[in-house]
Amino acid sequence: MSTGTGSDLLAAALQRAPALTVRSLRVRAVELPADPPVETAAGTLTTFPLALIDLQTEQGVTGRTYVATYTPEGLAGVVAALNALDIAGRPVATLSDDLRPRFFFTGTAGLMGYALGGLDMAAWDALARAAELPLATLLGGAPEPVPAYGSLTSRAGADAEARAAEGFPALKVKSTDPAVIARIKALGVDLMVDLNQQPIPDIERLDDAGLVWIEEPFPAADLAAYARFTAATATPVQAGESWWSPEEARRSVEAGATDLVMPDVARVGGVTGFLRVAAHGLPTSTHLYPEVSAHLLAAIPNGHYLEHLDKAGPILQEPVVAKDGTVMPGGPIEWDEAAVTRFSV
Ligand code: SMN
Ligand code: MG
Repeated sequence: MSTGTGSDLLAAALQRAPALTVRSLRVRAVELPADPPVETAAGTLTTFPLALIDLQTEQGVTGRTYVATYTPEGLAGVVAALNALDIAGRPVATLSDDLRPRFFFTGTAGLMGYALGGLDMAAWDALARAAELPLATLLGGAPEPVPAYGSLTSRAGADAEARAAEGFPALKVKSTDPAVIARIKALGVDLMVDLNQQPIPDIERLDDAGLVWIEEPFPAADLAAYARFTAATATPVQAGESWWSPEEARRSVEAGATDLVMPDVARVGGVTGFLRVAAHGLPTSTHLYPEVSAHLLAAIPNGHYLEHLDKAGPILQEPVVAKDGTVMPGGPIEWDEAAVTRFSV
């Protein structure tokens, strides 16, 4: 890390960013059906509770994003935390960094992390709109298509054929079943396997399965297990969606606990946090949030793969579309207000 911000890209983008100040925040809660349910190695998600954030600025521009909170309880907490923040008059560009010290005694892992990460994503959306630039361009890149993989929702791989037929050259399954792995690979696609922090006893055998990566093979905090496994296997180890901060990412990278990184943009501190993690230089992928992820991967020099798993499509005017295994960074988020009303909780 060569700058005070932890990322040259971030420092340069902050230089370019227009001066905006916060007027007010509008936060809404929706719960979308997960259709089909998302089967992970750590349980099945049947709905997507999302906090919708509209960050209104004194300059008239509104920044938008959503934050996925996994549970209705998480949604209630994130909405309440955002509504309790007194942020009128604050500069938009450094909003999340300026607020973080306020939470020194509680830390910002957990629901406050999602609240601040979401605020940061909305802030960067406002900055890009005010600059009249795609976010990828404001961050120093260009809106080119980025490589994407299809994230399967069925642990048995029942959706593998359909997703391969969409043109994805790589798929990800949250199963370590050898029969499932063999069946999907027989479709002629590359394959990632995600253990969602649920270790299996014979984990070494995955190294012979010809996988693109082995994701979250141990509980996220067990850096020693990650470091041992990363040193012992030829297959790249992937981690990052469980990190709550660039600081946690730094500890993993410095411990040699992973070969690849895939921070969750909302969880790791928004666009600001994501750029700080990417600055470590490891191949950097994204977790969920395809709308903003496409811009992030188009901006960083070490972008790897976008995860294509569409959660928010039903409430967006222009859901992300993947084409030939790529996603083109699109326009900023606009809500389909009728759908927002239909799914509001
Ligand atoms: C995942 C976890 C929770 C919801 C969706 C997806 C997963 C992934 O770990 O990487 O796709
Ligand atoms: Mg995962």
